[in-house]
Amino acid sequence: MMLSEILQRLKYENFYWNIGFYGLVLAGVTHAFFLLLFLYLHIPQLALVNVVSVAIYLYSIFGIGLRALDRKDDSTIGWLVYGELLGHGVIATLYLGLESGFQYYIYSLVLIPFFISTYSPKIRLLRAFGVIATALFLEWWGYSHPPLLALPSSVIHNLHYMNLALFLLIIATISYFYTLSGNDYRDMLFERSNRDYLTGLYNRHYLNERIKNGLVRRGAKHQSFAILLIDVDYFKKINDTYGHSSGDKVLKHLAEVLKEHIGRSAIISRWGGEEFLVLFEACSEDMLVEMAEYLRITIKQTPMLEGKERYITVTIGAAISEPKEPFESVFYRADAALYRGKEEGRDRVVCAKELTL
Ligand code: GH3
Ligand code: MG
Ligand code: MG
Repeated sequence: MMLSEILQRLKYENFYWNIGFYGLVLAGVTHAFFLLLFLYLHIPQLALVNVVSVAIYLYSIFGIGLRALDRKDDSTIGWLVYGELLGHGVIATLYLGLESGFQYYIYSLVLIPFFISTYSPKIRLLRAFGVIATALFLEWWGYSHPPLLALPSSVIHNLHYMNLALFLLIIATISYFYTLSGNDYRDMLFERSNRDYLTGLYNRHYLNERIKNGLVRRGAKHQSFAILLIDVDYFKKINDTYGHSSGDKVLKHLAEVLKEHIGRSAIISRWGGEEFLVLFEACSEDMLVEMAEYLRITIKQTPMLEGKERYITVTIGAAISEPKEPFESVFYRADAALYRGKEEGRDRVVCAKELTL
């Protein structure tokens, strides 16, 4: 019942909490295995320690797990896990010696505090130093004292292999998931900062970055390029007549039409309100105007409000870069061409070449 509730909740939680919970489950299962192992080896003291360990993980999951999820506060669970790993590592090492490899689990605690979101940097460092101090103490103790229990060396060696493998697996898993969550986060930030929320097209920021980093592809600096500046005619009227949300739908639909009819090599962006900028790699003037005319007519013939016969027209300003001409200058010419198109009555393509600026 409780477990299904937690699993249900985790579906809506982010990567961090999912990894955290599955980590707790795994740790609990591992200690249940240790418990059986120590019973099998007839070491009741260590079996008892693992009863406590399993209890700590059960309490972390079922006792305070949901509350931690609700409050987005993992600090109590974090301290419990820290105490458990330190305590178990120290006691098992005192009993079985450094040769058994139980101290390795303590080493993983150098990493873990840095992943727990609610800790302050000071607490993270303190916890990391606590681990270092404990590890050094165990090294000193292990080399200067015999283990409290003497097991056959073959058993100790097998324990060592098992613990080393498990420890390395823990480190690899933590690192793997951490980089994975970092990638997701980076991708999300990239999408948020480079795409327009309404249409999903690239925004002005993205285009500026691409331009700054050398147009249009792979460092080819003074490569020539072409711009289409597409502006919806009388868009204000659409907002005034059908409402702002219908205006939004028209913009979304227009973005879809552009995506559908413009090749992948071009960058389509929403430059501002109802203005779109398409950046092409080098092409001839004829090709550019032909493309612009094709778009103008396609847009004109596509009903823009779902279920309604509502059409829009656009005016397009086109410009091709001269050798070594900066983007701003080409944009200025495309904008002037667009302005001329509006003046001349809209619903047309004007190429900057035809203008005397
Ligand atoms: P013109 O033919 O001269 O281009 O006329 P226009 O009405 O299209 O041009 P104007 O620049 O006067 O108006 C643009 C309008 O676009 C004004 C603004 O309210 C609207 N607009 C800008 N961004 C959005 C948006 O995200 N959603 C909606 N619905 N409207 C927007
Ligand atoms: Mg307009
Ligand atoms: Mg405009």
